[in-house]
Amino acid sequence: MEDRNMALELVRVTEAASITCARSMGKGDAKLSDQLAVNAMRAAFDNIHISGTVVIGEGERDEAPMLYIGEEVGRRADRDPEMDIALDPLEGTDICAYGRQGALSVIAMAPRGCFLHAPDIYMNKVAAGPAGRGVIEISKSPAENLRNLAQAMNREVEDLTAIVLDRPRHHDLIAEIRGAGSRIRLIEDGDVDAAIATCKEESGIDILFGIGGAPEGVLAAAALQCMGGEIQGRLMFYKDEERKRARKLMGDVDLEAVLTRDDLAHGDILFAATGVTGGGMLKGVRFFSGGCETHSLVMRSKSGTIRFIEAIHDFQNKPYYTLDGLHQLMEEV
Ligand code: VTB
Repeated sequence: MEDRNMALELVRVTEAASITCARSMGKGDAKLSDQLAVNAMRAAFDNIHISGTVVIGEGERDEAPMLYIGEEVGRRADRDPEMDIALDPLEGTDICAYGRQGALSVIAMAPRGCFLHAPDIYMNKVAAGPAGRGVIEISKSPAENLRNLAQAMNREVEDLTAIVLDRPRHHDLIAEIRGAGSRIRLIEDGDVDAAIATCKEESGIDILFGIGGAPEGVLAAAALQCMGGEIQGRLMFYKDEERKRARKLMGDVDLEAVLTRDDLAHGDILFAATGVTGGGMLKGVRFFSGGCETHSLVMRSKSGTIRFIEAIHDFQNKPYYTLDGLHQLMEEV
């Protein structure tokens, strides 16, 4: 395979999805926001020089018309490399619909077989920045993980900030973190942005705990591979049907096993994300007369390069981003 950084191509795809759905920020219509992102991302993929297969996507073929698991994407010319794709056109649909913090458009790409084929069920996760590598473990209690991370970072447990999805299912988890003495940031959605934030000191976030989506766990792991962070997960099964779905996608493996960062995502990973509403890492889309500005994160695990890309888009050259373009896209939705 030609060794070039295709993450720089991928960012055009996340930019397209972000700009498009950012127009719907605050409209209170999560479905519309998601559809706009999906349609824009699907269209932008056709220009990418890969033979891609979606392994983490919008759902299974019968439930998602576009970007479903197994869908082939990219230009798919003869010499285009075969890549697996994990994506979320709009991670945090409610965040966008209500104009809150942390919505992203995300794509990770790696050679065949490098991403866990996680079903759309829940996963218990713990994630931290590089200091947590080999230190945090999902099989340990939150209090123990906080103690060990504090020691590794040469900090007090009281000075650590944990980030947790604000859900009733996290009642005991939150009580335990409070009991241990750490600070907590409760978020309504968006644990991919939250996991990434653990790798950036300025975010003030040190560790992520709790149960969120399994596909989001794979996307977070792809990002943390590029940033040297740590993540472990364990699939959560609440219904029999979820176990069946996991079997179908993951084959004959121990479904209860601890999933390490490498189990979730490994190999030469390319990662691109563009902020929609702005959050721990990225600014949101800002529209101005005749154009807009986007803020993206582009990374590659092989080189460890982390690029932040601020792009100015001129709508004169990109008419599909204008309001007219949006109305046309909305008719297709
Ligand atoms: C998780 C989290 C996402 O939704 O999937 C969460 O990873 C699902 O939890 O970031 P609930 O079913 O309790 O909402 C998000 O917060 C948004 O997609």
